[in-house]
Amino acid sequence: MTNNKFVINWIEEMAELLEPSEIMWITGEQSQLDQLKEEAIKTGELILLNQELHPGCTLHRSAVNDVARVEDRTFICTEDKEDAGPNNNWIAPEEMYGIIKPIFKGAMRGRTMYIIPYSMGPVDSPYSKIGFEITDSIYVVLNMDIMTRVGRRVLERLGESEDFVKGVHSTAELDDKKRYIAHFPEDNTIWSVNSGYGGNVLLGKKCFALRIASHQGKNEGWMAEHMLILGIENPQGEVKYIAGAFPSACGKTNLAMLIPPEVYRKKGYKVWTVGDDIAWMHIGEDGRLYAINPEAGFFGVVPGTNEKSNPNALGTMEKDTIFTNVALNLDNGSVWWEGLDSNPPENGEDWKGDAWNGKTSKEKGAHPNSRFTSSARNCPSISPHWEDPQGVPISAILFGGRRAKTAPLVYESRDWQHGTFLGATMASETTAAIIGDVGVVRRDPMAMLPFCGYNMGDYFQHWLDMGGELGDKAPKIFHVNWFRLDENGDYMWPGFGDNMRVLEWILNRCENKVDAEEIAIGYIPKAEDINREGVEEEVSLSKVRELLKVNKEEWLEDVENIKEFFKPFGDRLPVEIKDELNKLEENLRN
Ligand code: GTP
Ligand code: SPV
Ligand code: MN
Repeated sequence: MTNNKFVINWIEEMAELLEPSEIMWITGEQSQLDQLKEEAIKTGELILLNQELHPGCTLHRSAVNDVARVEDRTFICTEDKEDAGPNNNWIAPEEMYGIIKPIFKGAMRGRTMYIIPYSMGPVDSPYSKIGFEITDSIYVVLNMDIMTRVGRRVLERLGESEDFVKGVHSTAELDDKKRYIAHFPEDNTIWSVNSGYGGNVLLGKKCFALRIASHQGKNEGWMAEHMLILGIENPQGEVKYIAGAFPSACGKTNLAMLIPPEVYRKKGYKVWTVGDDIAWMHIGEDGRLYAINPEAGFFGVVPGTNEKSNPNALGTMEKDTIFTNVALNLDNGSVWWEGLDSNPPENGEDWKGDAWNGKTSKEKGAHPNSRFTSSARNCPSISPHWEDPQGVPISAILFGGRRAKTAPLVYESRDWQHGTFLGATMASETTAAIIGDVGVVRRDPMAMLPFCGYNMGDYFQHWLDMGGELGDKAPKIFHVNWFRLDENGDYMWPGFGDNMRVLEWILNRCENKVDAEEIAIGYIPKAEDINREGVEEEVSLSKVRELLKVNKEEWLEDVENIKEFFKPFGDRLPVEIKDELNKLEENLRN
């Protein structure tokens, strides 16, 4: 497949360690992928769904102890512990290899070793980067084919270059005590073993495009972020792009695929999806910030997706989709999940494959972190510019999380430095996307806590440096919260399509078309400037006021929590961020 001696040497070395009985290069040809899919269906790794209802679609069930990313088994292995920072688990590279090499030794005996050459980003983009994933899982091969660009064209682009990320994955025994997701950012290397679940094993995604790439971006002057990218087309046909960082399972896919409320559609507004999870951002020749989506598909949360909340996601899943850990309807070979509709199968199997009656069972049919893998080009709202080699220019950056209280619906930072502080102090209630407790508030700077491949103090500095370079061409930075609860524990804001109303205010701010009020935490909208025209649910003006309310006591509690969070970063925390924290506290006390 290639004459690249760096690739050949590395693959020989890995084959010697893994001892596979066969080696297969993934070429990107459909016939090869079809054959692998057939093989996976034969062995039960994939279940073929009703092909009339779901053409090209299959269902995969992961092991029950392997349903989400595992932060406590994820490591950043730099020579110096300080470079990994308090935000990462650290083991020195040599020690880590000492631990994992024996686990990988002979791990592919009797199995096939698949070699996937892939590109993160369109193959012709100057901002794209190349990786290889070695794996013994067909599920991984088929997912990587959807999520990235794979095959010969990638090798052609690489040529003789040494500039590629080396990834090795083996499901091994799926022993969760010996599960390691190990990153060596100083060698562009990733080793993942004893898991078969998405974020742990699709090495192009979180491992490369965020952890390794964030490290590369710091050194090379660009940014790798856990962000959606969307375009808003106004009635004049102009499109403005927004990037947004929300933690896992906090609404990126939903916002990226937003369908504006009818009043907006009638006026001619449209929303275009560019990406739903990761953005790589560079300063363009005109000095503005441009973003590409390095992925080619979506690995999205399934539960809660329905005709009302996200019809574009349903449209995307109509064909050639791999479902992971949803419920199966045995009567018609279809799939079901919580929040799809009120008609669960009676004769079904839950995500574990156990007999399940959705009408009577108290158990969930789909795992809360069940996912769909679909090609981005199947998304009804996909932007005509989603594969632009140069990316799209970003007008605004959003930070947000799940906050039952404290954070208002939306507010704006005073400038880039303050905006960086908003990102650095983001917090959110934990979700099912990570193994562990759900619903606990934790600080998750820029939604990158699990994904920053180096010391987050240095990462904040990198944000400040990028802002310095962007100067007055920098995007404006906002904070949003769709998840505020009332005293009965109900969401106060309708969310989903109605988030368009907040995006409109944000774009109006970017174009200086609307005033705001400066308060202790930044600029907050006047309640009457959030457009309530045609809103379906009851959203009174006083409710908007409530949504925008800032309670100083709650915020001062947050300040104390932020101080605790920042402590371990010591001197690596930029003074600008400390200054902003002091300013916030002072503003709140006045
Ligand atoms: P990852 O893929 O894990 O990075 O997650 P994501 O940020 O793309 O999250 P996603 O859009 O899939 O949303 C996850 C959950 O949040 C789903 O259950 C949604 O129904 C819910 N959600 C998304 N947007 C909103 C909103 O505006 N309001 C409310 N109440 N829930 C929302
Ligand atoms: C996330 O957890 O943020 C995801 C899913 O997007 S995973 O690819 O599993 O990380
Ligand atoms: Mn994500």
